[in-house]
Amino acid sequence: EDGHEAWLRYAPITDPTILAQYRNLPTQIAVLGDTPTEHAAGTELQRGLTQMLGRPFTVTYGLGQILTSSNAILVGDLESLDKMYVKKQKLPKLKPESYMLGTRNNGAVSQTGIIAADPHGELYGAFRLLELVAANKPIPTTPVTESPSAPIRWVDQWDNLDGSVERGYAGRSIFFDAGHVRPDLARASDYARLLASIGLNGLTVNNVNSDLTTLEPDKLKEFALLAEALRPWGIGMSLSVDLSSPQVVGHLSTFDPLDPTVIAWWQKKTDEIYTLIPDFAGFVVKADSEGRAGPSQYHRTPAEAANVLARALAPHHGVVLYRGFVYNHHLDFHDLKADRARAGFDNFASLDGTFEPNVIIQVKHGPIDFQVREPVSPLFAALQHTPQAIELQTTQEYTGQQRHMVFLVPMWKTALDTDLRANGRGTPVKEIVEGKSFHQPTGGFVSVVNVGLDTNWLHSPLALANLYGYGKLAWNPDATSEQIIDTWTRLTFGNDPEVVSTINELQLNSWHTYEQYTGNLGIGTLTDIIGIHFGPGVGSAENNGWGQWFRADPKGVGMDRTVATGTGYIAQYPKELAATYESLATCPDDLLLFMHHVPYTHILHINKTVIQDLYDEHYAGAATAATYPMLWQKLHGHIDNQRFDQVKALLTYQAGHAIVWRDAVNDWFATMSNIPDAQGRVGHHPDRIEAESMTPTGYEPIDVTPIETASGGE
Ligand code: BDP
Repeated sequence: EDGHEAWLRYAPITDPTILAQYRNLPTQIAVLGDTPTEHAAGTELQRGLTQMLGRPFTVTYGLGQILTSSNAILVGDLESLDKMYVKKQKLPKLKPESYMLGTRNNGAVSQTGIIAADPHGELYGAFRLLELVAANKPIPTTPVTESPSAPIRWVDQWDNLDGSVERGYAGRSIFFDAGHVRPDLARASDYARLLASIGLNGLTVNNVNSDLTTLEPDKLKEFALLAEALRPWGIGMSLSVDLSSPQVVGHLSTFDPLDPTVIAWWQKKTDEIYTLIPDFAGFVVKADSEGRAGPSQYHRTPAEAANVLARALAPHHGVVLYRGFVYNHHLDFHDLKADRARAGFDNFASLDGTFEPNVIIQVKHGPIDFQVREPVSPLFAALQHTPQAIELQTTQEYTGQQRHMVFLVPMWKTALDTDLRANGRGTPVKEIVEGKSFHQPTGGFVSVVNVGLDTNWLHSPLALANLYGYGKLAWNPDATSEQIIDTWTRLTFGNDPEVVSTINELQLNSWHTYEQYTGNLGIGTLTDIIGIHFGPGVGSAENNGWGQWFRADPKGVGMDRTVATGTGYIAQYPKELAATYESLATCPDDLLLFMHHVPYTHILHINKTVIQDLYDEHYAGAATAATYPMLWQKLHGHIDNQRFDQVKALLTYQAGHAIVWRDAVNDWFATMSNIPDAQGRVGHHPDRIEAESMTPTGYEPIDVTPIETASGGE
């Protein structure tokens, strides 16, 4: 078990009572259509059912076949069904990409149907049927209809053409190497299959920090091969583009979006792409952000730039995902009004209603950058006439880089369920991005995933739960964390009750634990923010232009974002939520230091001082992490040794690194605040062996700055 199959293992079912549940499932799979996606659905069903049920399934394609057998698993879209029944049957109404799944037994005749709106729906229905069997669940006898929450369900990969992956923790790119698309795209196609199995439909293959040669004609021909590998799985390919391309690739004198030659260039370039890739999904744009070129250079707005691309894409039904992640990374730390969190709203709110209908603003769930705890971006409530997509991060940049187990679904659900109460009514983020709250025709979900060449895709077998969970939430944001992890565990590690309960429990509390031993109370991930974003780097998060500040001084801590005395960020929220955050009496503890600067002795709602809670939580989190290897040990012999050993090593590392985090953060705050831990623990490290107390052969101690990133500053 090397993890390559992820949750699509189709492990043989040996328990006779479980097998009996599927006894009536016909071995003939009749797929009515004949498109590549329908072939993917058919072969997947055949492969999965044969493997799990241990009897041979056969598959046929096309209308001619079906009438010969009445015992069949029937897979078809409405159009084929209509032809088949010569309009004698009343067919259900189905939204795009939806399907109906059910089974019935009539004495001798047994039929299971996946009736879908289109081939995409057939594929999703096929995967659903396989998932039910793999999780040992019954196939519904009353047909159930499933439809995706929103049209945009995409993944962004931050892959560079040279084969490196920005913020990728699982090896090099599966798409690119040495400036080119890889000749062997088997992994790319396997990845598309994984994404399709959880209902995703789009993939941006290159880094948002896009290579400037991306739109060169030769490169596009290579991208077309990649699009071909993804196509059968219903995954549309999109590209991140740099707005300076008309100048860099097209050799124009300008890239001013309103210049007629630039407009014409984008049109021609887009047409060229569609000749090569007829189902091209669209462009992702990072502009005026972290050193990327953008319309501000010509005093144009993001809307003016986005609309030029959108108009070029519209005739081909493509979309622009323009990222709301536009901010100045040269902020002045000494300016108490400077606040990176404000940037999304400040740059985009006033543009609401001025975007072409096929522009979707892609908004990171929090206003900063994927920290362990952030409030939701207030931009979601501000854009009421513009489609939006929420951007989540599966690659664990700030959450342990797949060396720590952190199941992110509960965090994402916290964001999706946050009710912004725009216009004084219920407007949870999930309903805004689904387009429901403000009646938008499109919108949805994007996640930065960054799989790599590591056989198991994301380095840690446990991290795959985040990719799986992302897909499931994008399909249905009302799915619960418990439902998601339970199915994932069954599919990934089997249905043994001991395995299921142990892994579910470990995963479900892992975000909370990570938050405890890294940064609680909304302080953010206290890591080295200039470099690798891994491990404690408390002081280094401050005093630079990147704005991930928490403003600790000897008297207090926290970013004052209030309207009364701070940066005014809180005013960007709709009234009711703004009032909740503005007042210390109502601001929730877990966002306190994100919203307020308070003395270390400030009493929390839980009736404890800020500084003591900071100490206590770091101890509690590290103590929980210390239990992980022991809990995992219980699974020895219940799962395969390969993944058992791999995860055990990772959890052991995590337990140790949690102690490093705990002591680094606590020691730093004890020094800064000069307030001792009421329980006398901070500053003593009885459960550690310090590097400086060893005499390692062949090593030489060196001083390290900032001191908290190393053992005793060495
Ligand atoms: C930050 C990453 C950086 C990305 C940037 C982005 O550190 O590598 O380029 O986000 O989203 O989190 O554009």
